[in-house]
Amino acid sequence: MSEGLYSMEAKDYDKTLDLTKIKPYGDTMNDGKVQMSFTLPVPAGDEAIEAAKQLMLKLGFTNPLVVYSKELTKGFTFFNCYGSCSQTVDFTQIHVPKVESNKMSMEECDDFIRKNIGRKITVIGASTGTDAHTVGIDAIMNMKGYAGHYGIERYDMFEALNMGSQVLNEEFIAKAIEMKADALLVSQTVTQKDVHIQNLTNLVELLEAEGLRDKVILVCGGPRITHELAKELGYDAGFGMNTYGDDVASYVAEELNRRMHENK
Ligand code: B12
Repeated sequence: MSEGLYSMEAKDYDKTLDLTKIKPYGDTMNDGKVQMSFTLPVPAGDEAIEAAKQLMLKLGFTNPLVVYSKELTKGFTFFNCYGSCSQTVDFTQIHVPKVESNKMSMEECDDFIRKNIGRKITVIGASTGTDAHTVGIDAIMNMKGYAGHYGIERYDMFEALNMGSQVLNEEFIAKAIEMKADALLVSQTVTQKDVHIQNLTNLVELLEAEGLRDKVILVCGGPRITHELAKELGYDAGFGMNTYGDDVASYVAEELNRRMHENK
């Protein structure tokens, strides 16, 4: 198959696609086919299957079909169902705020920093407050990297310190001052009772009180973080799932370069 075909989008070969009214694709365009799995707290049997179908209809699926059902334990039945979705979404009206930066490879990024900044960039990272999850911040910073993308510790032109998890905001700021950090990378995973919001907000308040907020590039990340939320909370950028070290390194390098030239 030619490369051209792979680069085609659905709208190039199926003229029945209307981007203002998209719905799930199963076998043919606009069939709306969805696979759903759930458990109902009832014993397996014909009545359970009928209940699953009625639920699918109430959820707005037409032609519901239960293709598999099995009692998980006494009084609980698991279902795999198919149905056609009757709802559509206007794809042309979707605007998701994102971090604007040109993603560079590690080598390109190091070269960019050598040429434009002329010194190493210092970053410190931590999973702050009570948050004990380290895998996210490690993925971004660790020398070995994550999913084939090296972490920031690997870059020649970054001085990087990963402080680990459950780092108090006060401790984090003290280290930022000691190391004269250019960028702070904060990871937040637990969102129960909005603890991530309180934690992230508290850091901004403390940085403001120290007169440091505008002197650092402040970045947060985690599975429930969006760029939009980060901006609302007073951060420069926010990154969610499937972020890699190169996304963050490229952003920090470009942003620092922009600020250095703006201040000249
Ligand atoms: C491993 C794990 C743990 C381990 C953590 C060990 C460790 N050393 O990290 C342990 C067992 C300690 C743990 C404890 C808890 N956990 Co836990 N844990 C998980 C689990 C299974 C995986 C998380 C993970 O490692 N993901 C992989 C990494 C790579 O993904 P990531 O964190 O999203 O990171 C990526 C991006 O988000 C982003 N990113 C992340 N950080 C940063 C930072 C920056 C600066 C940037 C740019 C990007 C970025 O880039 C990363 C790479 O792409 C998840 C469930 C799941 N499958 O996700 C639950 C989960 C996160 N845990 C959860 C909970 C509730 C807890 C506990 C409260 C449980 C309890 N009742 O005790 C405790 C909390 C402890 C605490 N004080 O924080 C919930 C959180 C629910 C919520 N929304 O609040 C989850 C979702 C499980 C669930 N479904 O309920 N947990």
